[in-house]
Amino acid sequence: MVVGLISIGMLFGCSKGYESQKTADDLKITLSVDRYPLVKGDNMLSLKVVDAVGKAVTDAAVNVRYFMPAMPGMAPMDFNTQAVPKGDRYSFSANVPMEGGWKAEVSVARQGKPASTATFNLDAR
Ligand SMILES: [Cu+2]
Repeated sequence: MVVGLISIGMLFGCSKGYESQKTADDLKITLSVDRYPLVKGDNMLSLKVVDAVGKAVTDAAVNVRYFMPAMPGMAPMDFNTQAVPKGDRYSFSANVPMEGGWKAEVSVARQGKPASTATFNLDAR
């Protein structure tokens, strides 16, 4: 029974989604992805932004810079994309050309306010 449960856990563990939350100024930004670690190629990710009272912020301009920190013998990999509003979230796709550790810098710009930024660590395999 215990062995059975463990193997089911490992089975789902392989294709489990991932969610991470960061605070940026008065905002909470949650990044989610269905399939994690990221894969080489296209990955669909989404972001949820809530304000101090827990209300979803749906009218901001959300930019994502995803990059691999400098590595010896590797050309810099640095990409920018605009996340698209979708319901109470923002979605974007990240085309990851290399396995390893990536960072996603999410910048949320609301009307009349300076942009709020949070950085997420992501793993690609
Ligand atoms: Cu690299």
